[in-house]
Amino acid sequence: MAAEFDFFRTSEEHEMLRDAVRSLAEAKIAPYAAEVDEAGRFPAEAREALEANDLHAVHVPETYGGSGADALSTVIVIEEIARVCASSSLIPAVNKLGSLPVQLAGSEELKTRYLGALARGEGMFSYCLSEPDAGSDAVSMKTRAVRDGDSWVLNGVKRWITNAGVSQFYTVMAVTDPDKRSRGISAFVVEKDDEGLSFGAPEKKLGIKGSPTREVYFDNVRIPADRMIGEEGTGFATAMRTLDHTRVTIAAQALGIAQGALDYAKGYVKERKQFGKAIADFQGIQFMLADMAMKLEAARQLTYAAAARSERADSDLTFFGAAAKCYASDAAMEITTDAVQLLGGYGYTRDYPLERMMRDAKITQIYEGTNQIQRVVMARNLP
Ligand code: COS
Repeated sequence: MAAEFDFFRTSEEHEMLRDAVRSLAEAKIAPYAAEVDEAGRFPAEAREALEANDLHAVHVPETYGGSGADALSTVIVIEEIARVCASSSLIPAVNKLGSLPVQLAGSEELKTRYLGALARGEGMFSYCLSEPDAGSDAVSMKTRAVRDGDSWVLNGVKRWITNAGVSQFYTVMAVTDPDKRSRGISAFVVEKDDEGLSFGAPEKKLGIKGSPTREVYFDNVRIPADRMIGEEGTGFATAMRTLDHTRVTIAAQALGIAQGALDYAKGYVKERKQFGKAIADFQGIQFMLADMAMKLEAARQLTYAAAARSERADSDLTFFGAAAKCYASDAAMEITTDAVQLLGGYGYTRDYPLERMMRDAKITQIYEGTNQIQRVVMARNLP
């Protein structure tokens, strides 16, 4: 029997989508990227442009009013936005992270209500899993949800919540039965206006400064019982299934940041003259660029392979999602660091975008599970 090959190429539609998002990102998002970083302000212009063009939450299925983009299209959208502004790429990425638990496990009523609102641009979605003492060890969370008649009452603190304060909707994992460990955790939708919900001061971060990261406080937040996502006790598994899919979007973000850095450095070395010629003519520089492009392409192929698994919800997605996130983020860190090096002293200044890209790349090795946790996940799910 002839061997079977799984050739993978992006389709013409995917490449048309890439061209469209690239044009939009260059026209409407790139002009603000440096200032958004410098001021540490939310990129409202990006949100407006993405919502106006239905690119803020492309993963939402058509049934719920979304554009029903496949996982690879979502990756391409995030990649192209991150190429010019990593902070802005967190709008579609975290909208997917926050709402995917509803999409994967929520009732029809919750899906219609919240995925619909997200698709219509009525509010962004954040994801609340981590706590001050429960980061990598997510099962050790303390936030409690206690049943009281037809309501659940939430108390606790979530930390490192991306887009907190800006988002209208929050998927929150909380302990409903402390004796059952991971099987005693449930997921809920909490709204910004629910009484008792408040936010901490924005964290002062190294990068992605345009995307607010804050603590979220739950002080007797009472929500109707039908806001539970799926059955009681399934919240941790839903949170992990979500991350299997969305780690692919962090890989996409890493690819975009790295591509932005490589594109900029490629242009610079042709212009910059030393020793009487463009530095692009020196073999030492050429070898650096070749390595950067090679690593980026390897990361892209792994990420797109993971996106295909995400789309089909294959059983090896857990491995592929972790591998893509880990590999692409490590590649982005190396590539952006080398891109700064190619610009020499200029790369180290804020007059050029590369130091921002290098700072932004760092978070991709940390969030949605550190790259050490990705290796734990891969080792437990070896293909
Ligand atoms: N899909 C579905 N269920 C999953 C799963 C997945 N990918 N991964 C784990 N689970 C389930 C397990 O099957 C287990 O269920 P049962 O007890 O019913 O068998 C349960 O979840 C607990 O899993 P496990 O025993 O593996 O938990 P551990 O505490 O050993 O470790 C890790 C889990 C470390 C992998 C997890 O806590 C993790 O991913 N941590 C990082 C969290 C993270 O990414 N934080 C970033 C926040 S988002 S910015």
